Amino acid sequence: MKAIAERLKAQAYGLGFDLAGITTLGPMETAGVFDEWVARGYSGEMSYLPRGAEKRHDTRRPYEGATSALVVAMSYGGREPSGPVARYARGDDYHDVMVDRLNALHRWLESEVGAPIRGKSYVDTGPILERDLARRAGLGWFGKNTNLLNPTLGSFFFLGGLFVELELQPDAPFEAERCGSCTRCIEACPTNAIVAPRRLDATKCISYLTIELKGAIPEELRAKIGELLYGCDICQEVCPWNGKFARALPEGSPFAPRETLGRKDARQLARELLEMSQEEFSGAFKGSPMKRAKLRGLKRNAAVVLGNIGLPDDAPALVAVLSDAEPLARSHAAWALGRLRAPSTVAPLRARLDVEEDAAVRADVEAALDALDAR
Ligand code: B12
Ligand code: SF4
Ligand code: SF4
Repeated sequence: MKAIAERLKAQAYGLGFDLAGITTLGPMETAGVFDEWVARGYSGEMSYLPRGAEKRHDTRRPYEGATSALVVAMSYGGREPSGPVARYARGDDYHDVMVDRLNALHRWLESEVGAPIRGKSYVDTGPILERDLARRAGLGWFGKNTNLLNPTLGSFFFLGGLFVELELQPDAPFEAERCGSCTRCIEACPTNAIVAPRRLDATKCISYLTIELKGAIPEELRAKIGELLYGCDICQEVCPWNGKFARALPEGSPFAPRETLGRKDARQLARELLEMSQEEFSGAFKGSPMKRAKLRGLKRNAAVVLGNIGLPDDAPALVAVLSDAEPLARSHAAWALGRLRAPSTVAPLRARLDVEEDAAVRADVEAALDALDAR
């Protein structure tokens, strides 16, 4: 079905997708890379990844009966200044935005064919190696930072797929590898998380540490997070392909920064997060990808950022968090106070030690008092 494949892609562009390609479904070439990655422990606490390994090996498994997929990419900008929140997470949740549009394409396809077509839309919502699926549909190559790169769009884009039980004329896979001798992303990564070209140790990646990790951030990595509150764009910002081809967000884009984030700097946003109640958080971050880290995760990140900025003026805000209901927030606030070394915080830290029952928090409070020479 060649003609319909071309019209389906044209329809995708019309709906605001920036790239569209078609692939057949079947065994994935990089399934072995995925297995080895998991075996090395690089997936950390993201237990949903190894759980879905079987299905990731073959794209016919996630949706029984499907034979083809339309794979789309949607730009989330890249020309805007860097900031405390990664660009992908500043606006509306991409899962919702893209699944709605892919579902609309599904309905369009059914009306064109004049019959119901079984199928399903996926945007990071199924056990699918999306970057490999997109490479197979001709959308780009695996950059050394592991992101899929396209020669006309760079890498600041999301991926999604519409799986259908319909034979569609596939596009040629993207076979070229255009990083050449460049290693900028590997050198720029603050935590050395790109352990080899195209190999990411997620447990060291700031994106994982600030979004996916539910517990404490390993102490040796906290300082390296700098002023990043949520996600990380560094290995994409330094990429020459993005320097040349990243786009500005179009007017009215659902990925434009929301009110809550505005042009706030890291310190301002961190202070606001530390003071936020659960109700305020639910209201301000409704429909935002940032909800994934939950308020407790964001308070943890905010404390790390204020500790890294290191201004004694932030001590009162961090002291207030010492009595937060969440041990995670309390322990990271104590760590941050240890970095600030403000003498005025000795008394509140000691007072916390008198009542604190959580062993991890006690250890961080004690370490902070040590840093202040106050034990
Ligand atoms: C888990 C996950 C993460 C983890 C791990 C990332 C990682 N690199 O593995 C963490 C939390 C760290 C993360 C971070 C980010 N993520 Co993420 N993430 C995913 C998720 C859910 C699964 C990825 C996965 O399977 N990883 C396992 C490894 C082994 O696979 P991989 O990195 O994709 O690598 C493939 C290729 O590079 C290739 N490959 C790797 N090594 C080698 C070696 C050889 C020799 C060969 C031939 C091939 C090869 O094969 C691999 C398997 O197909 C996907 C959605 C999905 N379902 O695919 C989104 C996804 C990859 N993430 C996305 C985004 C936007 C991000 C961030 C940019 C967000 C941010 N700003 O903070 C960062 C980028 C960090 C980075 N450098 O990758 C987009 C990427 C779009 C793109 N242009 O590539 C995706 C596709 C979500 C989406 N639907 O748009 N993510
Ligand atoms: S997202 Fe940041 S921490 Fe993760 S690999 Fe890229 S530069 Fe390193
Ligand atoms: S920075 Fe260089 S090596 Fe890294 S993805 Fe971009 S082109 Fe490839």
